[in-house]
Amino acid sequence: MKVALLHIFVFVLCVTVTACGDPNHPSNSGSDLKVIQSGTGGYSSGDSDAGNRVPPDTDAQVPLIVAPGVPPLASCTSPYAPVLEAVPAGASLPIFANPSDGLAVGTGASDSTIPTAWLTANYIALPTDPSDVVVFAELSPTACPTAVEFAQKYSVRSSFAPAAGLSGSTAIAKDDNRFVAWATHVQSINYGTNVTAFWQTPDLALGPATDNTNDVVSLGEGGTITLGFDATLSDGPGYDLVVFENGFADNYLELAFVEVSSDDSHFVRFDTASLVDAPAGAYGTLDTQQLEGFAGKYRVGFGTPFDLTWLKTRPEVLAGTVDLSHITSVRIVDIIGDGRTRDSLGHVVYDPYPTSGSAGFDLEAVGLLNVAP
Ligand SMILES: [Ca+2]
Ligand SMILES: [Ca+2]
Repeated sequence: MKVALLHIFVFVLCVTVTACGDPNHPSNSGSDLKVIQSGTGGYSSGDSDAGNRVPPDTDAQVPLIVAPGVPPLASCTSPYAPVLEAVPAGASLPIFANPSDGLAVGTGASDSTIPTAWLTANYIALPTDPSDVVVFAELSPTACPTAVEFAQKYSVRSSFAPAAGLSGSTAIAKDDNRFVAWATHVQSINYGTNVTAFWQTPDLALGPATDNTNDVVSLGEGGTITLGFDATLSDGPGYDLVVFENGFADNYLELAFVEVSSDDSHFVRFDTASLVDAPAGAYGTLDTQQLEGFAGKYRVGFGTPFDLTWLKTRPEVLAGTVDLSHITSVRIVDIIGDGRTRDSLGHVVYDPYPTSGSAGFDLEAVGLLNVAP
């Protein structure tokens, strides 16, 4: 009994700290050998020796907050991580799974099909320098033999796309010839606080975008609006939908979440990331290069684009609850920017607060770039 326990102890020690020369457990792991590290994880990019892993620095771990809009995962479905056009360098990317204790995660170079190492953790510490990486996550094959592996390429960046007109901006102009449809009807609206009757004309969000800052409906703080279309939004090449706000300057930006549904009932939200570390204050300014995945990133006349492909690994999409080839409604959810709201990576989202009159997101238009035939 003592001998058996000793063997178990030595085996665990060998796996978690260093290999011990046992011919049945070679010290240099081959590319096909997974070494799962016990503990709560930590990742050092460039560590390619999975058999000689240093325990994580627990002081450096960032507490994770479950992103709003991520539903409880069904048991043994694919793990899920937020997917954005770009993610912040040095941030922690949360990985969600059920059961959470059977999760292994890792990263590899942009062309990799397997991670350089697997470890047990519920997040990936993204590289601190800009690069492209693939993030992998899987549930234990013994516990969940049918679970699908998560593998997603990420653009890790120290800042995000700049204002309209600048090199690298993703802004799409109101008169871009790629638009094929615009919102045609308001399905529902729920005003938030501090919005006066003057700004409560929902139909102003319909039809093509303009550069008129008054051609909007103001949602109020925390308000929502759901728009429908005569066409059916569908995931096609590149960006699929574009949301326009009425910001009068490149740095006066009011933000909202964007959600889509294929049954006008079950919505999935595009993931977001903010690098803004201080409250904007009343009518304060924001740097568009610190904002990713939010509607309202660009000034009036220029829309923020969204690609439905970013949602293809979402649990609701994999389960068939939301069909990305048949999107029937788009919901815009104003962000209350006083510090109560979090992005998909658990970072606080600030935007101008408090404001009055036309408080909250001012929706100018929603245009479509790809529709179902
Ligand atoms: Ca697309
Ligand atoms: Ca406003």
